[in-house]
Amino acid sequence: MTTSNVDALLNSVDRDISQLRAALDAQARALGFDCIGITEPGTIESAGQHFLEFIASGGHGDMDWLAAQPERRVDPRGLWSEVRSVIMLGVNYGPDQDPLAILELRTRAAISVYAQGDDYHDLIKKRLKALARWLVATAPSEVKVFVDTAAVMEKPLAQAAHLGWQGKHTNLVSREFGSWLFLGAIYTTLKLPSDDAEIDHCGSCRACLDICPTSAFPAPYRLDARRCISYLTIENKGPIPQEFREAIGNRIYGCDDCLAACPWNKFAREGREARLAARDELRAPGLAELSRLDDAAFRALFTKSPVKRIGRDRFLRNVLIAIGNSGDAALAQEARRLLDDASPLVRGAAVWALGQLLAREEFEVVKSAALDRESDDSVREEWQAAS
Ligand code: B12
Ligand code: SF4
Repeated sequence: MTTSNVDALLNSVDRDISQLRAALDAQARALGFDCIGITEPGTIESAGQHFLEFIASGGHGDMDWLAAQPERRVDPRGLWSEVRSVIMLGVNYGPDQDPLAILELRTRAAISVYAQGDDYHDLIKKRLKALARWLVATAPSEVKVFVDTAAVMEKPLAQAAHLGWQGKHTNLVSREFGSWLFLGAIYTTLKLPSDDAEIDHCGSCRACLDICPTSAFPAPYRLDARRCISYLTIENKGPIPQEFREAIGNRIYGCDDCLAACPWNKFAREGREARLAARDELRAPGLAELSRLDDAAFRALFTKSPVKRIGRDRFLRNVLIAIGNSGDAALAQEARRLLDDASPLVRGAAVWALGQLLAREEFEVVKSAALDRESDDSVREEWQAAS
C-alpha cells in the first residue's frame, strides 16, 4: 500500500470515528441525557490513590461494600479487563424550588431532592441500556452499563471525561448544571477518542464546607461519610449517634445543603426532564402522618422511590429524630405511641424525641411506666441517656 493510500485510509477512519462520536452524542441527548463525555480507563490513578487513603482512614463507616475489592474500583480495568473507553453520562435533576426552604418548616419532613421522585437508578439504567444497545448495533463491540451501585468511581471518571470537576464537597460540579447531576457510565471495548479532563473551578469558595450542619469535611475535597447526614439517615443501620441528632433537624432522608450552597447552581439550565419531577406528596410531608406509617403503608407511599430501600423501621427512626427537633409539643403524642413499636430502633428514637419535647417531670412519669416493660438493652440505654 502506498503512503497516500494509507493516509486516505486513516482519514476515512478518523472521519468514521468523528461521525460515530457526533451520532453518539445526538443519541444520548435523544434518550434524555444532558451531557456526555469520554475517557480512557487509565485516567483516574490519583483518585484511586485517594480512594485507598479514604478507606484506610475508615471514612466509609459501615459501608463495607465500598471497601470490598478496591482493585475493581480504582481502575476500570480491574472490574473488566477488556474495557478500552469509558463513556460518562449525566442527567440534570436541578430542583424547581429552593431545597433549603423546607428546613424552616420544623413539623414537615425534608426529603432530599434526588429522592422526591422516582428512583433515578431505574430511570438512568434504562437510558444507559438503550444507548448501549444503539452503540453495539452501530459499532459492533461489547459494553457494560453502570449507575451508582457497581465498583465504579463515577465522579473522577466524569471529571476525566470533561463533564465537570469534583468540588470541595466531593461531588461533581458542572458549569452547566451546577451540583445537580446524576451520573452513569458505559464501559466499552471500542477505542473512542477521549475528551480532555475538566479542571477545578472552585477557586477560593468554601460555601459547601461552611454550610454543612455536621462539619463532615475534615478538609476541602474530603468527606468523612460517618458525619454526613446522607450517610447517617440512609446507610447507617443502627441508632443515630447522639452528637448528630440535633444537627439533623428535619432532614429525614439524605441532605442537600452542600449541593444547594454551590454558586455554580445559578448557571444550571432551566427545564429539567419531566420524569425526574418531584412527587407533590414528597415535597413537604407532615411528620405526624409519616410517624403513623406501618410497613404496608410505607411501601405503598414509597413505591418506585429510593426511600423504600431503607425500610420502614429506619425511616421511622429518622422521622422521630425530626419530631424531637420540631419544637412542637403536640407531636409528643406520636412519639409516645411509638414507645410500643415492635422495633427497638424505633422505640429508642421515640425515647429521644420525648426527651426533647416533654417537660422533665412529665418525661420521668412516662419513663417509669415504660422502662418496666422495656427489655431491649439499647432502648434502656436511651432512657438512661435522656434522663
Ligand atoms: C459511597 C457514596 C456515598 C457516600 C459517601 C459520599 C462520598 N463523597 O463518597 C454517602 C452515603 C455519604 C453519599 C452521599 C451522597 N451522595 Co453518593 N455515592 C456514593 C457512591 C456509591 C460511591 C462514591 C465513592 O466512591 N466514595 C468514596 C470516596 C473516596 O470518594 P470521594 O469522596 O469522591 O473521594 C474523593 C475525594 O475525597 C478526593 N480526595 C481524597 N483525599 C484527597 C486529597 C487531596 C489532596 C485531594 C485534592 C482530593 C482528595 O479524592 C477522592 C477520589 O476522587 C457514588 C456512586 C459511584 N459508584 O461512584 C454515589 C454518588 C457519589 N452519590 C451521589 C449523590 C447525589 C449523593 C448525595 C448528594 C445524596 C443526598 N442528597 O443525600 C450525597 C452527597 C454527600 C457528599 N457531600 O458527598 C451522586 C453524585 C453525583 C455528582 N454530581 O457527583 C453519585 C455519583 C451517584 C450517581 N450515580 O449519581 N454517597
Ligand atoms: S450532604 Fe449535608 S451533611 Fe453531608 S456533607 Fe453535604 S452538607 Fe454535610
